[in-house]
This record gives sequence, structure tokens and C-alpha cells, in this order.
Amino acid sequence: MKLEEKAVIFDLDGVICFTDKYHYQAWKALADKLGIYFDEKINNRLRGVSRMASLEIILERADKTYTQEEKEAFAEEKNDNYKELLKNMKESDLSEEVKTTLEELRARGYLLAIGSSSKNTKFILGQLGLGDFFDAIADGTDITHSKPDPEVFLKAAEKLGMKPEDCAVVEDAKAGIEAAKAANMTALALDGDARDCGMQDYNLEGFFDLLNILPGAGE
Ligand code: B16
Ligand code: MG
Repeated sequence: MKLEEKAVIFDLDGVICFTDKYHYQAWKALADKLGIYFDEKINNRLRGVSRMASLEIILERADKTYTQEEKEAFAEEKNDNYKELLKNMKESDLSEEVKTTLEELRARGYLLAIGSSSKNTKFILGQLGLGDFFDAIADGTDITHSKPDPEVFLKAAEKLGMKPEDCAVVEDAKAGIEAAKAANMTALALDGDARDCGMQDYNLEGFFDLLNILPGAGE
């Protein structure tokens, strides 16, 4: 398959980098404190889902209900803990495969953007040495509706000045593939439940496979 798209929008967590273990540690600390069962399988359901929606998934197993104020305090506590853990991320956490593929796509003339649910996107990109790399960033701070709503990808396309149909999206989560299709974009599944959801246009063999299907933005 060869695509004719002119721009590529990347999900962040699970595509450019891997923060799952930090999300897991921070949510686990909160769940343990509240006496709620939480494991890595439940953590998988949080991929691509917003912070408050993630909390609601964890609270499904709580034996009491919490007020909105309490929930916001829980989310803030988790995020403070998570941000401390993110300080461990460094430039060497960006894989050579991701780095060289991104550089080659840029050399081939593609516009490159991030479309992430995370409100910590800019901090994470900075830690990875990608603070100034992307042509546009749309993240959790730009949107009111999280994936599977298409808002974050439509916002990224708008910031790039591109039509949705000229954008391909790279995602690891089902919610992200659904969002890409709802945005009328080409959905490329990299991993995880994105590959199992049946809504994607193409399964990537790995990040480098982008170079096989994206021959050049002007071609
Ligand atoms: P934050 P993505 C998502 O990022 C994560 O996959 C998801 O697990 C997390 O809950 C969400 O960001 C919000 O993150 O708490 O940092 O705002 O996959 O859309 O890049
Ligand atoms: Mg993701």
C-alpha cells in the first residue's frame, strides 16, 4: 500500500514514547490508597483515554461513590505523582527507529504533528528532546472532548493548515483509531488494541514501516 497523504499526526503515548509504566505506577498508588483493585490489564483500558475518564474506569471497582470535588483531588494527586515520574524520561528514551523515521519523513516533505489526549504532552516532548520538532501539537489542553472524539486530530489538522483527508494518523489505542476515522483521516494501527479493533486502514509492521507506505508528500 502507498498513501497519498501530505501530513502525519502521531499519537504520543504508545507511539512516540512509552509512559504506560509511569501512568500505571501513579494510578496504582492512588488505587492502593483507596483500597481499589487495579492491575496492568485494567491499565490497558486507560490507553488514549483522558485523565478523568481513566479515573472513572478505576472507580468502577470502588465500593463507595465520590463527589466531583474528591475525584478532581484524586486526579490531581495522580498527576503530581505521574509528573514526578516523568522527570526520569530522557532523550535516550526516544528510540533510534522513531528518531530516524521522523527525520526521513520530514526530508520527504511531510508535515508532522502530535495529536495526544495528554495534558503533559509538551513536558514529555521536552524530556525526549523533541520540544521544537513537530510542525503542530494538539493535546489535552486544546480540547473539550477526548478520543474517541475526533476533536484532537481535527485540531492538529487545523494547526497544520491541512484538510483532514490529507492526514494519516498513527495510533496504538482503539479510542485513537475510532477518533481518526471519525475525523475522516487514514488510520494506521501500530500496536496494542489498535490492531485488534478492526476499524484501522492499515496495520504497521513497526514504526519504520511508515517509510514503506509514505513515499513522499509531493508524489
Ligand atoms: P494526562 P495519548 C493519553 O495519551 C494516554 O494514553 C492515556 O493513558 C492518558 O490517560 C491520557 O493521555 C491523558 O494523559 O493525564 O497526561 O493528561 O495516548 O493520547 O498520547
Ligand atoms: Mg496512545
